[in-house]
Amino acid sequence: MQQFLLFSPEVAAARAAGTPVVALESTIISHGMPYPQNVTMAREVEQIIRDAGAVPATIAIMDGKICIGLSDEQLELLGTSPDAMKVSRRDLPFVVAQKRLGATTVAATMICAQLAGIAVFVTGGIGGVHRGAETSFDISADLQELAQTNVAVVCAGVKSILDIGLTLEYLETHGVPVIGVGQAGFPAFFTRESGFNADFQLDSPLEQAAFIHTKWALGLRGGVVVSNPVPAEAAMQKEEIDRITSQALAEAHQRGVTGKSVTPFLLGRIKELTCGRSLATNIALVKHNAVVGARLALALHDFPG
Ligand code: PSU
Ligand code: MN
Repeated sequence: MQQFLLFSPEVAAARAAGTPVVALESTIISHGMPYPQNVTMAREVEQIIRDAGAVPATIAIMDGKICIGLSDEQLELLGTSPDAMKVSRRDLPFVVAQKRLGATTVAATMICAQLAGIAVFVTGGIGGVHRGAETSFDISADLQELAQTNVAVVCAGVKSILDIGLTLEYLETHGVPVIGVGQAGFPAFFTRESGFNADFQLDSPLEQAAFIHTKWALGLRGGVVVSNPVPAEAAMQKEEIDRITSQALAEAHQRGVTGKSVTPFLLGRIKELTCGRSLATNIALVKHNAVVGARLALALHDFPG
């Protein structure tokens, strides 16, 4: 498997020196935000992780390799290439074998992070059970990945484009713990509260690391969701986001958007309908997650074994 991995010089040096590494996904760059904000966000998030004492590894597929850590030019390429494929577990062998340009989702980034020996991964929001999944069967592969791949995923919860209650039920069924950072409530990405609670509130990096270390030491396979609410000053109004989400969902339905296009379509429409304000919230929450993720990576690194 290692033959497919290509480490950037920065990440290779971190591995050699024993510095903790934090994984970052790339679908958020190629399909989650417009250019140039996507590339600026990616660079700033990487720098936040460096400033906190860890090393960032943005993950993507290029030239038949799983790249662990990207150069500035590679980030720019991902942020500007309309043909970058959105790569989940299903798509990974195709994109590697065909030597396509691929941006990794939460699921694919978890797989690649585990291959590269990286335990902590920072993103914005994870995929989940879509509203109406009882007829569409639309459940993100991110949830199955969390059930089986040993990576902690720091996120701001899930968007209310999804059925948040069903997403939490699905995670429970598959034994995926949801940690809350700084609050009991499970956040809803653009807003701090979803009306549902996280399973366990663990505020300090040390407590979070002890939990994750213990889970894996017990032989309990799978990931952990570390849910960190958007900073209050960057959060959106619940009424506004609910209204816009309903409109975006109705449009997706009318246009017959299905499969892997659903999430990017909804994210794009929400950005347009909020005149870009949702993008500012999105960027703020990812940066906040980077701080939490870097601290967690440092704390986890200090655990033996
Ligand atoms: N949710 C967001 N922003 C994102 C995504 C989800 O708020 O950018 C991206 C992530 O890469 C996630 C993917 O893994 O969408 C989920 O896509 P799907 O629902 O098709 O599984
Ligand atoms: Mn889907």
